Amino acid sequence: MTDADRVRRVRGGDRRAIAALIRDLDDDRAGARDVLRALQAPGAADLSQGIPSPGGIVVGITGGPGAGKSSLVDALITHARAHHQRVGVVAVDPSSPRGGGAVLGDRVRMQRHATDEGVFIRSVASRGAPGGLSRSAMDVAAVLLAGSFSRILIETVGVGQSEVEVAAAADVTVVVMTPGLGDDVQTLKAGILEIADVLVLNKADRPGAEAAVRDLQAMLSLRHASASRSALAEAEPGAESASGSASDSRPADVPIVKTVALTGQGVDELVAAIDGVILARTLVPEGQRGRRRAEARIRAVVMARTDAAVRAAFAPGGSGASLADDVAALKLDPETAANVLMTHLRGGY
Ligand SMILES: Nc1nc2c(ncn2[C@@H]2O[C@H](COP(=O)(O)OP(=O)(O)OP(=O)(O)O)[C@@H](O)[C@H]2O)c(=O)[nH]1
Ligand SMILES: [Mg+2]
Repeated sequence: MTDADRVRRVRGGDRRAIAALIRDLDDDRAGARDVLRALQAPGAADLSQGIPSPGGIVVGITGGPGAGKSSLVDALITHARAHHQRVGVVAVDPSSPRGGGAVLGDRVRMQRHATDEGVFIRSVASRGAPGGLSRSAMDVAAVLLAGSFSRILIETVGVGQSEVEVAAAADVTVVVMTPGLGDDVQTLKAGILEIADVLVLNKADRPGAEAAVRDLQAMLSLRHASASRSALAEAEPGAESASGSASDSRPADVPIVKTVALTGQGVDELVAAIDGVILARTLVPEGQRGRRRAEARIRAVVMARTDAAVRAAFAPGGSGASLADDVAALKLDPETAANVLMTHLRGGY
């Protein structure tokens, strides 16, 4: 089959072609990246290859372990299918193994959608290379978008750098918290509040939900105040004190939605909040739209490639290997060796 055939079949939503391309990308098969590139090429509206999908939305769902992310994804699938949207799900396996064998168990609920033709669920595991996780997750998302799935949901546990990066690479990032924020301290430490476009207080049926919402509001307005202070300070040194009082009275712009994922309560509001983020972005100048995702995607590819190149350099016979010999023999200092290696690598890609 030619690349053009593969592109046409993926664009036509052919599940087998989509699955095969995802598998080939995962295995680093020759030619797979060319197909992905063709699928993503700007202005690639070559009608002989099928019509490119009209811009779907990638939503990252992240939060602490057990916050109810899978249950929310399940509820969002149900919502989307009721509105005749095709949904792709990328479930990111945590890069560090957790106890209890929960990894498969927690997906059981959403798996009931797996026989639905309009739903495509795929797991992605970390390969250990920096950027590798976001690259594979975004690869799958890109193929599904091209395959005319209009909503892509990426579930990732918000603990650890790679996982948080995946969520940040989405068009809209939803951060899931639960009552009793004490349990989520680990998540907050990972800087997860900073990447939230929408905050969800799930398990709102549990005691302490109202208090948790108030805590989140307080945290958001702190974040909001300091963000606008530093933005203003940058633009206009000395304006700091004046902006402080102005921004404190402004509501934080990250919506907080209460949900009970198990019953679907609050899911309509969550979808409205997600759509609201997208709508607000359309008011932003065109060049800025999706910039965060663009940056995260480029960074992921660069990091994955750099990591692979550095590893290869230290294989026997590689340029790094002989530099390592020289440094070990005290013939060369590590800084100089690193400079030499970087110059060498720059020539390589
Ligand atoms: N009471 C209550 N329980 C919930 C709610 N949402 C999820 N749960 C329960 O919380 C537990 C964890 O839910 P999951 O959806 O697997 O959570 P998760 O965030 O995907 O978990 P991991 O992927 O393991 O990090 C399950 O036992 C769910 O039944 C909710 O709104 N209310
Ligand atoms: Mg889960």
